[in-house]
Amino acid sequence: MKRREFIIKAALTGAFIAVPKIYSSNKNNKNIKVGNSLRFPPELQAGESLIYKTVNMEVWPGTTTQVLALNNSYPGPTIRVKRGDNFSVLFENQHIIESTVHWHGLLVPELMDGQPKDAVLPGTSYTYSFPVTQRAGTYFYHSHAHHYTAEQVYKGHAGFFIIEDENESQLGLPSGEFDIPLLIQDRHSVYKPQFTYSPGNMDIMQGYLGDLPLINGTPEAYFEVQKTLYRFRILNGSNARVYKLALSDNSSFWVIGTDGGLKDEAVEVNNLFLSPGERVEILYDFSPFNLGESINLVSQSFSGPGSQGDQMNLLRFDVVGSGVSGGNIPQSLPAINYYDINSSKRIRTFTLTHTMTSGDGMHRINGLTYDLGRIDETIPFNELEEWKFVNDTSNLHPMHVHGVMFQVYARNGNTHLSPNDKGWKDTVLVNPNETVQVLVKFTDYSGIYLLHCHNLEHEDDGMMLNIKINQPTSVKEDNILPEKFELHQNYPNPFNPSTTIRYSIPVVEAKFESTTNVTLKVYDELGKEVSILVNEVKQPGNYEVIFNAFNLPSGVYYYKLKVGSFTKTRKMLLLK
Ligand SMILES: [Cu+2]
Repeated sequence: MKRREFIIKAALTGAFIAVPKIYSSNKNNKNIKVGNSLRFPPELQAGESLIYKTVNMEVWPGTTTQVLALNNSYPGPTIRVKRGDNFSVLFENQHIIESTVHWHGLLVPELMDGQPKDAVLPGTSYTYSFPVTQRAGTYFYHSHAHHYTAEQVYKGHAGFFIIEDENESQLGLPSGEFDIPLLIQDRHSVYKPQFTYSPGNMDIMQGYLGDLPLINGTPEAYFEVQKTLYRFRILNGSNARVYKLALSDNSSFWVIGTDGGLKDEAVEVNNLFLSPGERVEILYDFSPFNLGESINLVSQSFSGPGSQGDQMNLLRFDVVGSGVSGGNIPQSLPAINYYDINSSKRIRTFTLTHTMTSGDGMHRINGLTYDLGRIDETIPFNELEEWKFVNDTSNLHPMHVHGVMFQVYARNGNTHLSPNDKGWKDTVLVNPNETVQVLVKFTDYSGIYLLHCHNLEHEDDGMMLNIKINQPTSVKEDNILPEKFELHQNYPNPFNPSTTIRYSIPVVEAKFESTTNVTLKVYDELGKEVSILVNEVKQPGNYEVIFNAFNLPSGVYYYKLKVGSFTKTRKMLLLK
């Protein structure tokens, strides 16, 4: 059935959500639209701070809402960076309660991760600074304040963090005004126009589920589109609500990205589940529509506890012009190296429980509630592990891990994954009575990170663990032998296609013979050896070698120098 026929049929049978009228029925003023034009937060400019405080904003027309704004904006300013940049921002907490900025999905050093233990106290500030080394994609930031995450996010502390790179911009995807970030949140109509945060016991159990969707902070939002292909970067920034995203005529769209950037193929679907903390990137083509027609982005109903799973209209698209984005549905996307479960070194199981099983009304992981000062899991650096999330509850738990991008392996043993499960992930929805297996390898930073449920009521209720990533062996040996042999940062970095690596073998070192076997090898992001640059007995001295990566794909690479039994490793970035 063609789409047009489908709409007519749906309208006749009433079997589907009616296509809304663009214009109000007011006969004297036919050009007044129903709803509010989709808002876009400003972009954070280089050198600008993030100032966090309570302000009154017009969320619903003609009224004011007290929000926790960043730079007087709700949602917070959109941050847009290039892969390879060094990102730095001063966060000024002018709110009366402690806060943090957690960079969700970003691989950053422990002290830049904005964890509850690293609170920025009221009236103080903190500079977050880190290199942006990971894949282009749609990430975000939000408060991670101890016991106040849910309230602060609900009241406004969240925004987009978008990483771009040359690779992606060469793929011919819709860009500029056809590349649209959509933050989906839900608020309570009973408190309108305030963002009152007042969860009862049932809300702690199920999450603080609102009945009014806001898109980029816009209630009853509409967005005027051209008859062309668009890219939408959809972020579920709700405290607890899971959406079953679809178009109101059930037409199909293309999934091209997950939490950690582009997938390795575009996959056509009619709907998908998106849980709090998750992102998905889709392409949708408005060219079959006529000017003046509308279509809604909706959340279809599904069965869940409380109002979880209720049908919702999220955003109305009004087709108003015949502009052309020039974007295409890509025939091929860059490859993703999938982990092999047979290479997993060990299995860790995380069992999720709540009051029915633990008896005290707390949400728990492996029987534990969050303790800021306790280390719950110690995890070796750069070793592949299989993690099992076992949901022993009747609720939905989007499980999020800091400091890593992982891959989903199976749901209840089924390795046939939905398109938004397959790809790089930092958050995975674990449905009631489901076991989800994921493959995890920490390759970027050691230190303390978090594993928690991204239902923010559950998280504040204690459904969170501290995980400690051990230092890589080479760093330990660096500590034993400071300044004795050197592996310099490659130059240039990022590079394409070649770069120079310099190293030095110490002149006098009791632990070495006067000549020492030296190897210098390059590994890819997954730890696979891609090049041997040096493998010979060398005299003490200074050396340099050119690494040519003309036959390798863009990405993070590690180069490891081994002198005798000691190693040093550095990271470099190939950007093609
Ligand atoms: Cu949960």
